[in-house]
Amino acid sequence: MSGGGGAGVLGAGSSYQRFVRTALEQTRLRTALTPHPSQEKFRLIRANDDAAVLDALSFSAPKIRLLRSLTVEKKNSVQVLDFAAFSEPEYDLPIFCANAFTTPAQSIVVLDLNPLYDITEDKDYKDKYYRNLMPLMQKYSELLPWGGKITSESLRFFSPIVIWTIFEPTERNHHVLYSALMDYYKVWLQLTDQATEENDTTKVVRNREAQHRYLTWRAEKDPGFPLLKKLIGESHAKDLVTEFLFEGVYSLGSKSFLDYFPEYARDDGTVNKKRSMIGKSFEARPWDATGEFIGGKDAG
Ligand code: BLA
Repeated sequence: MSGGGGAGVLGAGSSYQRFVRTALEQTRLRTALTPHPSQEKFRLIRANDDAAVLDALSFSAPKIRLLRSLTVEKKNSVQVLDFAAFSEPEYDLPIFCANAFTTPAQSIVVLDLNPLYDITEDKDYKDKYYRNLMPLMQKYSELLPWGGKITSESLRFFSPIVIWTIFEPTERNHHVLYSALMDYYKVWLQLTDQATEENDTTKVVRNREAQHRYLTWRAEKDPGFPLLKKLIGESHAKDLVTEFLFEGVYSLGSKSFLDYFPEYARDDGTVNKKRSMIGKSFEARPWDATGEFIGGKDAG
């Protein structure tokens, strides 16, 4: 492969579709997917630009509150994957998060099992889900190296196994990415299989609020929003974000963005539109091979 260029991007796009197809097949081998109510409204969503094709799918299943996927494909231009899975609040399962934004110049990727709880503070949660998964991260840490400085606030939603990377969209790199996507997703499915229902109401309430906080963050600060706005217009983009991608933001809790993230409050009480209040930091991977946080508070 000659590296970069249009061919790589075409290959990349079809590999995101292929990932979605295969991930859904893998899910169906283990559980019964039911179409999610949000699917009806967004299934046939069209871009203003005929060259861009959006594909939105959403399901639920036992233990799984929402499994949804959005791909955007514009030939020789952009390819987007946004695939996520959220458990019912009776489970404290991590959130499966696969995001990729590909242009002919580069691919920006976040792939993770986002923790429901802060893993630097909650050691039990970290041990429960991530201790055994560190080798998985190491398998990919050289091929998909840390992408450099990142919006500092994002770090609290990431786990020690996160793959945050920016690479040239070559066939080879996308082959590695595909393999990582499948590995991580299969791990999430396996954790879901093994998960036992929480009966303690206090803990269920806590899980629900943790998921709501995550949804609130992403619905407000998603880096993909400007592009979605360009593709389908501001009001459709807002609906897509709140009723499809981060569905639950209106129903799982009643706290507002500023209740969770008061540092974004402006003097007039509105939300600061800046993505980050702290700025970017973490030039290098801020966890060591055992998953210990080594980034420091103001590493940057
Ligand atoms: C860039 N997307 C980024 C960056 C991150 C993410 C970390 C780098 C810039 C930064 O540091 O903020 C992704 N950030 C995440 C994710 C979480 C997070 C997944 O906090 C989860 C907690 N990206 C998409 C989709 C689109 C997209 C669906 O996932 C478009 C529809 C676009 N992402 C996109 C673009 C950039 C980007 C255009 C580069 C421009 C920018 O940095 O704003």
